[in-house]
Amino acid sequence: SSTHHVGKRFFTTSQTAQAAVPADTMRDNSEIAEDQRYFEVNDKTGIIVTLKDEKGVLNKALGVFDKYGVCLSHIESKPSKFYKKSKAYDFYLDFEGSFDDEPVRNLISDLSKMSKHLTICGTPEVPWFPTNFYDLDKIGKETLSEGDGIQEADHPGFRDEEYKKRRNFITELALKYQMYDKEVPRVEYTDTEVGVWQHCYPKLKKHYVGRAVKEFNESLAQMEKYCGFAEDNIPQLEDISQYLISKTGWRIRPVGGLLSQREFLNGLAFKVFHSTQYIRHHSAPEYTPEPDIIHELMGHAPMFANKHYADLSQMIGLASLGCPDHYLPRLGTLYWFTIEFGLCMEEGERKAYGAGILSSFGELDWCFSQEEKAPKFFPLDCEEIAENHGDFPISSVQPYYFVSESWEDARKKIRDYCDAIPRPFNVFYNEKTQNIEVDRKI
Ligand code: HBI
Ligand code: FE
Repeated sequence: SSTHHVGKRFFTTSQTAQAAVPADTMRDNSEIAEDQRYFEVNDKTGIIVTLKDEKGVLNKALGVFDKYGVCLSHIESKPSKFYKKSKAYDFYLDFEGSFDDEPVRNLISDLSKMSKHLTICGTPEVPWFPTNFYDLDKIGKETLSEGDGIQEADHPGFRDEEYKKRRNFITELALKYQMYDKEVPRVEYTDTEVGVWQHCYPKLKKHYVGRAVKEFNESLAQMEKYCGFAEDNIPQLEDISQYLISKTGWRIRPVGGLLSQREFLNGLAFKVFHSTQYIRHHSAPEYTPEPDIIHELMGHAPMFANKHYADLSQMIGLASLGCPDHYLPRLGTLYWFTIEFGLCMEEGERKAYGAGILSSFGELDWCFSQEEKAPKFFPLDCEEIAENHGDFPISSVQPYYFVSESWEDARKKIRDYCDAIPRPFNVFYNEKTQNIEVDRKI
């Protein structure tokens, strides 16, 4: 059991403490009401206590766990709904054991004496997650759009009906794709589309010299040789996927646009990268408010051909499986500052491995600018990132970046952080079956 979260406060999102909220209350939450896909975990209990406003009362309350030998696995607090005036806090406590156990009943009895209010919430629930490779067909079909981060009016293709039609056509291909299909459908790109690629490809490549980690440049050279990367050709997802399968076992699954954080990260656990297949609008070849094939192929794809870097994505993916809703944004933030905007030291120099840097002219220039008003760089610190840096900008360059010492350093730090995710089970990826194994029944 884990008690390493004791004393920390986790209420940065409105979904705080869903894990501790009773099933019927959860269904009242409209966001959750649509989502019936929860597993129940049976040998844990959650309670919410509003403690009396007395000195040392929290200490005393925690002492009761010791007294009855009950293992506290999660604690968070937030200002009480019921006792606003007295500035009381509600404490959400998860612990092992059920109300059927004598020590748990005694514990609750003692706690209620020092509380203004105590609610027993029942067992925490675990969001549904794919465990079988083909479960991935159940996700990735819904994409986020306007109002979920992308402002339609900002979109260069907003008024171009022809562009929108083309996008819908490519989205339809992705929607039809199933995991057992032999091939990712090929797209015959138009001259206009190839023109956008042609504008970006050589220019980005020039930027990579001395700025991208060596593993990236090595992969890119190989991909020019084996899977269609060239100035005048937009590579096909199928060819890249086959190449990645042969190198690292990663594969590409086409997707119509931005997925939810949970679905996108869940795919990574299976070594599946959800990739868009359309290209940005030709009126602004150096700008896109959303992922497109240039971002996916010039930013991400080469890193998935390198086991060491690809593993970082999978670790975050595995951590996202069944991760509590209130915790998930932390993984999204960690993903952002590593896989998207990460840098790594190489022979004493900072080099980029993040796809958001490598696929953006503006970001590459800014990140490696020698001018006075340059970004700040901090050593990679996953907990610091996840807890305190969720408010990163999505439509301008990053004010600061996190730099790892090496891929081993990144690996160790991400692994340690992911191991601390409060989940009542562990997951493993089975390389042979491509399924996820869970170490207990949920
Ligand atoms: N969906 N298709 C797609 N591509 C992404 O890069 C992506 C996503 N959904 C969510 C997401 N990235 C970020 O929220 C990550 O933090 C998970
Ligand atoms: Fe990305």
